Amino acid sequence: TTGFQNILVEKKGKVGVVTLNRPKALNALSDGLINEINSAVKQFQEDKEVGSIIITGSEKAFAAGADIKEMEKKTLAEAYNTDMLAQWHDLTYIRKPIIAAVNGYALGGGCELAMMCDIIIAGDKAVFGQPEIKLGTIPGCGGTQRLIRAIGKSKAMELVLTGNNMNAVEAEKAGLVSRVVPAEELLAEAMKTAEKIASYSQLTVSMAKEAVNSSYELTLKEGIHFERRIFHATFGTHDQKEGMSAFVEKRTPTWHNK
Ligand code: CO8
Repeated sequence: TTGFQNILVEKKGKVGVVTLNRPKALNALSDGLINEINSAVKQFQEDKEVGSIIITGSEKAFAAGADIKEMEKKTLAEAYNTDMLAQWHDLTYIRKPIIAAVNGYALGGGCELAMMCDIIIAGDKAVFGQPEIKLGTIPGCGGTQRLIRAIGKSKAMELVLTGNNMNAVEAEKAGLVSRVVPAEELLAEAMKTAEKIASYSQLTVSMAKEAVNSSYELTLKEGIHFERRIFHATFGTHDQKEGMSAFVEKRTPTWHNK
């Protein structure tokens, strides 16, 4: 958890916290920053003590997008040959739950980064948007795909085609964020949620995350089938036996993640 230039990484009990830390550029997402996020969350994935992860920024900016100064001069050949942005999706392969705690600007790649997380909790001054159209480009990291699933076609189209922003209350109403809390309480609220998730069986939590995420990829029939099979699989775990017998015996369960 040391040696990072663009992020701060710490473990608070069972919660891994990644704080984007490029304040002078409003946490603009350079390749270096993304690589550091990827390696921090992979470390948390490997760390048996960690049950959930928070990604957050500063009061002013979660992240103001991909780094425009880094992209500005790129040619199509460079973008294509390096498969630019491909590694940005690595976050979606992390199997532990990730909460985006968003204060301030979550624009362009910043909004896309938040949408790659599992739950978005917003401070009341958060601002979401996909302003790429104003720069002569389009969202490149899931903005045109995840936004439509989160808020529907009409709102997603309006954001992507006008570059207008959405405030925290609008984002909650639209279903992009799970809830809005006072900006100064954001991290504490995100911690409460992360700690609650981390208090359960990591094994079962990962199964639940996988089942919910499969709804993005599968038809309803296939998704229901997949869910039922994972549900069946929980009956092969110690933690299902422990959870249910603890309920019956009116005691607190002790999870063994197996
Ligand atoms: N890239 C690089 N530098 C940035 C970025 C950015 N996206 N955003 C802000 N900065 C820098 C500014 O250049 C400025 O630096 P300097 O002091 O050296 O001039 C510093 O941060 C502070 O910014 P401002 O002075 O502009 O601060 P304001 O409070 O006046 O304005 C805004 C804040 C409204 C957020 C404004 O900075 C802004 O509009 N930023 C650009 C937002 C944007 O267009 N984002 C989309 C980028 S394109 C993109 O994300 C493509 C997606 C590709 C996939 C991403 C994968 C996850």
